[in-house]
Amino acid sequence: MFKPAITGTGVFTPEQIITNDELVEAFNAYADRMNAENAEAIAAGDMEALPHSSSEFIFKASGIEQRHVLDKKGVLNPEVMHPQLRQRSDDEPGVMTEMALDACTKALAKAGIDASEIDLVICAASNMERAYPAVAIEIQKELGAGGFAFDMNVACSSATFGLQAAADMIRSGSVRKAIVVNPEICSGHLEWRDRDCHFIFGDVCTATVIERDEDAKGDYFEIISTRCATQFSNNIRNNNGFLRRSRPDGVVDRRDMQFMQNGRKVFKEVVPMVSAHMLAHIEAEGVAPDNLRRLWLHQANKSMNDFIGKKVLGRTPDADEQPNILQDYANTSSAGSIIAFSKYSDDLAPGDYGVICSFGAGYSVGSVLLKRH
Ligand code: CO8
Repeated sequence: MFKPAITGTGVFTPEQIITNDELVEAFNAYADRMNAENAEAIAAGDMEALPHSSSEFIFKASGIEQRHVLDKKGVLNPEVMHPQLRQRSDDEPGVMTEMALDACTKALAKAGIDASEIDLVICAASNMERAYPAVAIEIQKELGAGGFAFDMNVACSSATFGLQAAADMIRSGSVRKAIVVNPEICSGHLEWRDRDCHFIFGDVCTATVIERDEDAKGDYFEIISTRCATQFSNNIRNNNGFLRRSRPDGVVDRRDMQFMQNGRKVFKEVVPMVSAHMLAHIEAEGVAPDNLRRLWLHQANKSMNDFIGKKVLGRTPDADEQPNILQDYANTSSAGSIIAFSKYSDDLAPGDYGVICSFGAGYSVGSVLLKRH
């Protein structure tokens, strides 16, 4: 058995930013247009007018101040309200692969290894831009990696579940060096015309290199253990899929084909589930909450993280103990906890413990207990 270690991470951040004010202005223009178009039905009481969104609500309810996206123009155009991305030919890399190459190149440089040394590529994300061939195999080809590659999707927990799969293979010896990459194009999947959720997501890509600790060229984080759990819930759901044209109504742009959630229920049910999961995980490893130097939590909602941090540490965590990045990135699905880890881990001292933890649709929770070397 070998000890798996994280030796490098990388983040691709799209250049385009949408602030809350810009988002709200576009949404309100859309709502006004729809209300004008449906004025008669609204006046007759057959339809409800769309209410305005507000930046104050968004910040207060979520902690989000802005999000990075691949295409700001389409999202902010009240006549479009979704990203518009160039159609690529089958002979050029897809959008997810392009994002992945940037993040992987940074992670490989940090680890000090060449892509040709990688023998496992896992593309773990909430949405794949196509069904097959696997996006991971295209990334493997474009990177020049060896071995094998596959896609996996556990929504917001895709990254931690991917880390568990890679770490287990490194541990057993079936793989020597792996990269887990999370290209999250949440803007393509979000319903920007729905006031309840239009502010939640952003785009990003993260990558994590995992190898045997004995192969590490510099400082690294030993993966002490991983723990994954799932429990079925319809509270975060998306009904898109290849069966859509087989449905009798023939509608291809139904509301439930984009992101749907019951946010209040998610908040209430997931917070205790995650806290209990993290506490059971560290206890099983003989690590006391006081010994945790840092929590790199999933980045969906600031209050949610405040509750979880308090429950796990038994006190209010300092900002330094539980860094948030959601104010700048919004929820980037599986990539959020990895962005936090990538940006806020270099300062840990040898012997320090920390936990990466993601949670979301499924429900799913994944935690990775790390020790700095
Ligand atoms: N502007 C102004 N007012 C608003 C707005 C708005 N934009 N939206 C709602 N309101 C109003 C509501 O109408 C309501 O009014 P009233 O009290 O009169 O009925 C009031 O504000 C409160 O509304 P909510 O109850 O909805 O507000 P909350 O305080 O619950 O906050 C949140 C909403 C922020 C969504 C919160 O519930 C939350 O963060 N919940 C947790 C969500 C979460 O973590 N989800 C995880 C999903 S991600 C995942 O698993 C991956 C999925 C796959 C990726 C998808 C890619 C796109």
